[in-house]
Amino acid sequence: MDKKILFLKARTGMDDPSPPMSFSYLGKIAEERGFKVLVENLNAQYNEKTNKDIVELIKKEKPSIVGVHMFTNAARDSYNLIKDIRPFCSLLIAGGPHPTACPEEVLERGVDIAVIGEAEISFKYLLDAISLKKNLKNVRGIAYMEKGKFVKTKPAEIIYDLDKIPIPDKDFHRKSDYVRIKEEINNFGQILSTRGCPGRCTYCFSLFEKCFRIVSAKKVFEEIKYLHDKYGIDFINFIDDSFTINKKRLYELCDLFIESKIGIKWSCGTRVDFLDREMIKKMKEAGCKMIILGIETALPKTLLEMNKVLGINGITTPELYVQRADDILKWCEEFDVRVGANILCGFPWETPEDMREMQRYINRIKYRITQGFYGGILQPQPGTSMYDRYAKKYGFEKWWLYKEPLFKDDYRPFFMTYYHQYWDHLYNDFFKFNRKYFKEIDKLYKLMGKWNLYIFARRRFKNPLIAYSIYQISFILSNISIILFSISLRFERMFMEKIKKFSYRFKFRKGDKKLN
Ligand code: B12
Ligand code: SF4
Repeated sequence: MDKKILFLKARTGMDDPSPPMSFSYLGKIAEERGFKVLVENLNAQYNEKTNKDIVELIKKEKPSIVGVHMFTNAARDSYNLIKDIRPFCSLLIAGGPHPTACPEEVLERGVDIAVIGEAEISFKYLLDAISLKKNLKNVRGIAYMEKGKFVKTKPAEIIYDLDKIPIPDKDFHRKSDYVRIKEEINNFGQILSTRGCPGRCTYCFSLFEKCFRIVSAKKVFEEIKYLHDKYGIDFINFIDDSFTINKKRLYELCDLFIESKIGIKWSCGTRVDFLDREMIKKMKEAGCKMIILGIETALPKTLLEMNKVLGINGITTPELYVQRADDILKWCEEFDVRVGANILCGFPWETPEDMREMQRYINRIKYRITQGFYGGILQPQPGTSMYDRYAKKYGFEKWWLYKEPLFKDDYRPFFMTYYHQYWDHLYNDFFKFNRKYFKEIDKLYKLMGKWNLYIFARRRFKNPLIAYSIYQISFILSNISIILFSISLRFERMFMEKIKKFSYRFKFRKGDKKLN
């Protein structure tokens, strides 16, 4: 049989705007080992293929290995895909956060080998072992069944020198799955420039371990140049957990941006305690357009229980944490760097009054939020301390296997597109909250959504009067959408789908051209 690997991601109803980095990294490794690499991300925003199409593809291409990427959220959909393709696959492997957290479950569902954790090294050895028909027991970082028994090998090697990993190859991904209008090519501009996080947040799943590592500034810049020269990318999105942790590397990278005069703009996300005024100033000079700040909450108890207050850079109390977040917003305003804030709620100790407190907080900081609020209600991921502490107590063990998705097809009501993006999270009732609590979260997210509508209109339309009118109209339409949706999704769709499609015209700035 030919050496051929097909990488797959199941459709989840929650689209990927950008190609999965894992296939770019692993595809390159497979290619170096003589494999032909095929990628089908059914979850890509413009990929309309179905599981049936994948079965046909497998029958036609006859890959020697099929590799599935899985988030926990995608577990059910991935298992459905696996069920459909299993009879036609000679070897099925799976990797990503879910097989890392639950390898045994993945094997029970028809996968031959689960790859656990950071995979570049283990994948290389795994491919060699498969090609040479060697015993798998010496390959670190995997799990498989042997004579009906679950076997888990030693943990994968941590890659300390990230510069040794080849630059991820984006050519494995079909452009038309992610790019319809010219500007969307920047969806190919994601870079992972660090791995691991020194944080210990109790809700966070850490696949790259707590061991924080960096790609050198020089190597990161090589990757930027490659994306720029090859795809014409002029906006880089650093998807690191906390981009600014290593100040020295940050400054080196900023200097490279400044010296190169390449004119590329970029964005990143980071923690509150790894950012100061001087850094923001430097980042701005280097072309940083936007920072997404992991504020998460302003509630002292939640901050402490989350483990956000680690005493880093003098932030020793929740009050100092909130103060630092305020300062950062002020500095971003000073240097004209757009800023977005992540807000997370849904912790078992929180009360309706806490959510009212959060509403006051959002009302206070919103004037400095220029990119948008992002959020969600906690969904305890396996392998996190929130899951370990509470799953049994509240009876939500293995929720990903039985929780029905709220939306069975890809259509989301208009109000969820811009205004109330996390509306479906109101059904994340893991901790048996009373409805009053959710009512207050609903209000909180509407407050955030209203502000998001406002800044969206302000950014798209220069004329303040037009911007204000568009904001008001979209707010009214969102509320109409909510009313129609309360009758039925079909009803909402009948009236709002056209408006929703029309609104996409304004998603990008004027002058963007259609590619096809
Ligand atoms: C970018 C990102 C996204 C993007 C994804 C875009 C895309 N095209 O993939 C978007 C914004 C869409 C997204 C959404 C969500 N995300 Co997200 N996301 C990330 C982030 C920040 C980076 C992912 C990444 O590219 N990493 C770099 C690559 C190289 O790592 P990787 O994918 O894990 O792959 C490595 C290994 O896992 C392995 N591997 C992966 N796949 C495969 C397949 C095979 C066959 C093999 C052998 C190996 C293998 O090899 C790779 C190299 O070592 C991570 C945090 C992080 N640090 O990873 C969170 C993270 C993956 N997201 C997370 C979550 C919870 C979500 C959401 C559920 C959030 C929400 N509530 O809405 C949604 C779920 C979406 C869905 N459809 O189900 C969690 C996942 C936890 C879990 N157990 O699943 C993470 C880990 C964040 C966290 N710390 O908690 N996310
Ligand atoms: S700072 Fe972010 S990446 Fe680091 S542990 Fe906390 S949530 Fe996870």
